Amino acid sequence: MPSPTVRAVCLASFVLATARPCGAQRAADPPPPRATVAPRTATAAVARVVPNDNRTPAGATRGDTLRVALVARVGDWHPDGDAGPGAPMPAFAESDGAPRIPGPLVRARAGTVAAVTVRNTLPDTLRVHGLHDRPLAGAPDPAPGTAPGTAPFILAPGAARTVHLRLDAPGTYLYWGTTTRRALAFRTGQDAQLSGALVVDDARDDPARPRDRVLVLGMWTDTVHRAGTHRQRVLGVVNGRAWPHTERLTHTLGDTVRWRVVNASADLHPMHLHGFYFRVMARGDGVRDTVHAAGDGAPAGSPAGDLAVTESLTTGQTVRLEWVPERAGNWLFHCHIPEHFAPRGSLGTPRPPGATHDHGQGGMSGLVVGVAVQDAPARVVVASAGATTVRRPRAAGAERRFRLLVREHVRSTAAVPRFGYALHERGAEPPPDTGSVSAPVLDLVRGEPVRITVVNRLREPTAVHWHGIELASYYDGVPGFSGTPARPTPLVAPGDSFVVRFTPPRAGTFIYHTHADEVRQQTAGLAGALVVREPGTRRDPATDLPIIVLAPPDSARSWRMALLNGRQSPLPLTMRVGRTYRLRLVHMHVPRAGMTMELRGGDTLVRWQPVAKDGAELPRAARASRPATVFLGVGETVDVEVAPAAPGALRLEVRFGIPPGARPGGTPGPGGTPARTAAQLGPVIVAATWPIHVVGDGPAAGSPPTGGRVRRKGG
Ligand SMILES: [Cu+2]
Repeated sequence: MPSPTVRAVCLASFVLATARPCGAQRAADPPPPRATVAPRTATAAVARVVPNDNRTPAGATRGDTLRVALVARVGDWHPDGDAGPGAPMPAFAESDGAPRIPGPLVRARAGTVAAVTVRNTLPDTLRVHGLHDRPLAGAPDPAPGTAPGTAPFILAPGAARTVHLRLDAPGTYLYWGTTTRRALAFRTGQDAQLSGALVVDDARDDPARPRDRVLVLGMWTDTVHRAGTHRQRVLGVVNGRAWPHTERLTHTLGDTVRWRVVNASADLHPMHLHGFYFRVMARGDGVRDTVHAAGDGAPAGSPAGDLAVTESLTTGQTVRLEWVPERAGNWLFHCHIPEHFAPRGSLGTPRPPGATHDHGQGGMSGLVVGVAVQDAPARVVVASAGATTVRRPRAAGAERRFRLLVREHVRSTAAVPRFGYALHERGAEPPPDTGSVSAPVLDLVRGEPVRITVVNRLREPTAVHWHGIELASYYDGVPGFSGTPARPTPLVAPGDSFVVRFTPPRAGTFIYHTHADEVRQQTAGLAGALVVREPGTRRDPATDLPIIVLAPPDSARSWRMALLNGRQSPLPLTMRVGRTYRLRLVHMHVPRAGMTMELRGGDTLVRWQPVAKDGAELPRAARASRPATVFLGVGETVDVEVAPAAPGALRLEVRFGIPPGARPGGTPGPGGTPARTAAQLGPVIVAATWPIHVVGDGPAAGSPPTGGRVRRKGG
C-alpha cells in the first residue's frame, strides 16, 4: 500500500506522466529521493526575489524602440510570503535590480521594436526562448513548435546578447529560459521560474497605463523520473506566490475586469472562476495570438469571445479574459486540479499533519487567486460593451426546498473512503448507497428559487460548491473564504447542516461538488451533475443524458480507469434513429486533469453538434456538426447533440493520453504544445466505454441514463 504522501504525489502527475500507473512505476523504479529545496545553482549570498505583479513594464521606450536589459541570476525566492522559508532560484532581473518571479514584463504597443539584452550570470548555459518577432517574419501562420525563427539563443555563463524583436501583432505571449535544455513541458525544476510575460498592446492602448492585469502561472516540482512521476514537491504560483500569499485582487461591482493569463508551467491548468462567466477574448500559444470575434450570425454589437467558467491552458498557452463582477463578496479564480490547490507545506512540500480546512488560510495552497468584489453603492452600474451579461432571473413562486445528504457508502473504509450525495425532498430518506458512486442529477429550473439544506453525515467536515451557478458569494461554498471577511461561508461540521439559497439565472449543465479536502472527498465521490432547465420544459431522461466522469475511489486503478455515471462499463444505452440526444459531459476525474471524450462507430468518429460549454449556449457559428471528439479539462462541462442516422453500434469513450486538439466551440484551439507530442504522453488508454445500440425508428424504448442501473418500479 503506498504511503499517503506518495499517493498524493502520484495524483499530481496527470499530464506529464505516461500511461503507466503510479503503482507500477514504483514497483519498477528505485524509491524517489526526498524533496530537496536547493537547486544545483545555489550560491551563498543572493538578493531576495521580488514577486512580480506585472503592473509595470520593463525598460524604456524612445521613439518606436523599447530597450530592456534582462539579467538571469540566482535569487532567494519566498513563494509562501516574506516570512516563509526561501530557496535559491534562478530568475530574471531587470539590469541590476532585484530578481523577479515571474521575470520582468516586456510590454509594448504594436509597431514597436524591442531591443532586449539578456546577460547570463548563472553558472550554467542558458537557452532563451520566445524573444522573437510577433508575428514571425516570413512565417505568417506557423504551426506551433515548427516555426522557423522560434529557436532559442544560447548564452554561455557570463555571456550577453541583444536581440531585436518586431512587435506588431497585439497579443499575450511569453519568453522563457532553461538551463537544463528541456522543453517547456518538461521544465519543472531549478529553471522553472525563468519565465516572463510578453504583451503587445493594441496601437491605441498605453502599455504604461494598462487596463488589464497579467497573471503568470508557474510550477516547481521535483520530478526525478523523466515521465513526470515521483513528485514530492508540487508548488504552484501565480505571479511568483502561492495561496494564501498570492495577491488578492480587488474589483468594483460593475466594472469590466480584464485579465491576461500566461501558463509558463509544465502542466495543464483548467482555470475556474467562481460565481461568474468570463469571455475568452483571445487565445495564444506563445507564438500566435488569436482574437475571438463575435460568432457568425450574431446581432450587431454582440460581445466577442467564448463564454466559460473554466478555461484549460496547456503548457505555454495564454488567454485574455473579460468579465463583469455583478455580485459583491469574495470569489476564487483557481486551477481546478485538486492537487494544484490542495493544502501543502511551504515550498510545495507534502501537507503537514493536522492541516486546517479553512480555505482562507492553509486549507488550500498553490494556484489560487482571491478576488474581492467591492460594492459601489453610489455608482450607476453599467456593464461595458463586450462584457459578460447575465439574464436576470425573475424569482417567481415559492422556494423549492430539499435536503442534500452527504453520506458514507456502506462499503466505505478508512483506507478507501466512498462518499455520496443523496437528494431528499419528501417522504422517507433514500437508503444509503451500496453500489455505484454516482451522485443524483440535481434538476433545477431557471428562475425558480431553491433552498438546499446540506446535511453532513460524514465523520469529517465538508462544503458544497455550486460550480458555474451565478449566486451570492456566501453560498458559493469555499469555507472560510466565500462571503465576506465578517461573514465567511462556514465549513459544515459532522452532524451539522448549512442552508444554501440561490435562483439559477441560466439553463444549462453545471456541477455540484465538495470544496473541502478536495483530493480526498472528490476522489471519494463527492461530485454530481446539476442541470438547470428552462421554465415550462421537462427533461426527458431517455434523450437528455447527463454523464459525469469520475475516478474510481480506489487509487490503484484511478490513473487508468474512469467511471461513467458510476460505472466503467455501463449497460448499453439504446438510441433511436431520427431522434436527437443531448449528452451533458462533465469531467470531474481527479487524477487525470485532461481527457478526451469521443463517440465512435467501429474505428470511426461519428459526428455530433456541440451546443453548450460550462452551461452557456454556444453561438450559432460554433454549433456546426463536427467529428465527435472533445477535450475536457477537469471542471469543464460540454453539451453535445447526437442524432444517429442509421441503426448500428456506437460507443462513447473516455480516452486518456491525448493532447488537447479540439475545443467545443468549433474554433480549433491552439492545439497541443510544441514540446509535447502524443508519443511523449504515452499510449492512448480507453478508460471507460459506454456502448450504445442504435435501433430503427420503431417503438423500442430508450434505456434510462443511470449508468445501467435498473430503474426500480415506484422507486
Ligand atoms: Cu493546475
